[in-house]
Amino acid sequence: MADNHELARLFEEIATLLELKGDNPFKIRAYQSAARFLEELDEELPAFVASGAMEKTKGFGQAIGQKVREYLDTGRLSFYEDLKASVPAVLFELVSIPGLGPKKALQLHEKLHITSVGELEYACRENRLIGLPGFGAKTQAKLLQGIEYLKKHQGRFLLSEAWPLAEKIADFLRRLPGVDRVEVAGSIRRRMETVKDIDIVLASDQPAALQQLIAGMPGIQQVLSQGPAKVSLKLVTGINVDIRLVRPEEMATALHHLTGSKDHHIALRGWAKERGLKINEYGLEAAAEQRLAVQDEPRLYQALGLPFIPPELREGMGEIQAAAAGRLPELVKESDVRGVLHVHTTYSDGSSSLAELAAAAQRRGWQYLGITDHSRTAVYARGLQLETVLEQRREIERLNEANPQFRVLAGIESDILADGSLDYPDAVLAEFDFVIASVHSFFRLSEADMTQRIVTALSNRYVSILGHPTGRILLAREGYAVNLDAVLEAAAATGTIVEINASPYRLDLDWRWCFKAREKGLLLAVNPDAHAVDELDSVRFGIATARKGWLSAGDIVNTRPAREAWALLRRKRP
Ligand code: DGT
Ligand code: CA
Ligand code: ZN
Repeated sequence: MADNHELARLFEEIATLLELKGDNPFKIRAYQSAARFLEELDEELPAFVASGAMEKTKGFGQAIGQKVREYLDTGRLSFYEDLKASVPAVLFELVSIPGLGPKKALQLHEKLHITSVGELEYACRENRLIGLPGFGAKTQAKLLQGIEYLKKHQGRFLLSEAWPLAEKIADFLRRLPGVDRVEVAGSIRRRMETVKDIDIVLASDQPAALQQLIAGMPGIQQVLSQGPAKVSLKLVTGINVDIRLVRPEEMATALHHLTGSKDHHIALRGWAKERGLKINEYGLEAAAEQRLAVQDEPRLYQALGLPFIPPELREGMGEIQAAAAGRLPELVKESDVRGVLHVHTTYSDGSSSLAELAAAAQRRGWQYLGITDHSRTAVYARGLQLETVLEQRREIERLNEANPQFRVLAGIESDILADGSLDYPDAVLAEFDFVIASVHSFFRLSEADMTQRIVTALSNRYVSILGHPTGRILLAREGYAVNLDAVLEAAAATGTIVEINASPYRLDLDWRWCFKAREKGLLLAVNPDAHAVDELDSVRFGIATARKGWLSAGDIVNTRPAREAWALLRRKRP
């Protein structure tokens, strides 16, 4: 339902733009609510409008309803385009700095005449925000951090945003006349956690004839360039798409080339050269300049004397040597998952009920679901007081009695307090089927203190899983300072399972560390951290991360049957 998400994002941008203009707060909120509604809408946008359901929906009256129609008809939104043109571009740039809202951005523009992020950085270094009303030394330091972060991640998008969009575009292209094959390539195919753009390879006998049709795709803001070999587009969501046009017989090598990564290619070129072969964008050649036909990727690797290397592993992390030695892992698959272990219900900060989540998990073919609402210290997330824990326990028991085919596990996500102790005494923790321990507060401890804090928590024998080990939020904030190597060592020593939090905003443990976790022989858990039924599907991003980190089903606790998983979650207990 990429349309829904695209439009939701446009509405959100409209809200930000209106805020930047100091427009009416009610109007701003109307766009924000419409965006939220669209994000959660289970129906495709065209059906929602055609069925008349939109008219009956609160918040989709005259003004917003008409914009939904315009977007559906034309793939654009003139109100948004005009609005965007009327707001100084710098303001929009400024609010992309983590921690800087529209009000403060406007102030900086008007009072300090800031016209670029670079200027703001300079102003911060000159301490010019300290005396500015509403700002101060703390805000200034925070903005500098935000700018650092922005510079590092500028122009990147979450995999969860780009991947579905790329698939949707590929589907559109596949239906064009004369198209033989279409595949998504680049960092999306390698399942990087964030990506710069969408790369697509299209094979056709008459590629030149397709340019016009491609440019007519809905959702395009601008055609950046078009030629017989390549069409580049900018989508209304701000992401660029490169579509490479090739002949069917060039598909395999083009797809391989455009999948990358650069590091993998460099290593592979070296490998080929040692074997008297030459590999480049256009194909594979024997030394005597004769082109070898390559039908598909597996045969490309075969020609180089290698087994197929899955795209996720093509990062130059030693995959070629491992492949040559027959040591590539058999990667875990989404279908290996037999249950999931980290979900929040309406008992704490979730928006779906326990029963709804259990039913949805069973519908996905899973055999168990571990409920882990927040513990009591997490007041911001409506953490559970002890009496509520008991109430929830009774509901879980009722569900389990009523449905012996499916098992609900009674867990908790316990805050790790600043000193490394947990949020409930051991006697209470012992009553749970399993415990996830996570850091949700005091993010600014020194690296040594944070490491000690987490290591202490792991030494608790009731802690089954360490939740989101670094606390990072992709494209928004770095994780806290921590010696992750020491933490993973402690997890290995204590038998604590480490989470791969599958929320596409987190993907924490990072895949690069999954690779190290595997070397340490750790057991991991791919957890959706779902706060609503739909978010159970985040597991797919967690599995992508696990694959990218070279993990097999055997490395993941929730690929095991319920009984076995339950025992592993409790293996630290006496
Ligand atoms: P991204 O877009 O930053 O998320 O990451 P990629 O890997 O998708 O990078 P992109 O879009 O610049 O290029 C797509 C693929 O094309 C890349 O993975 C490998 C290939 N490629 C691009 N530029 C070069 C290059 O300079 N040398 C080589 N060997 N390959 C390249
Ligand atoms: Ca790319
Ligand atoms: Zn958490």
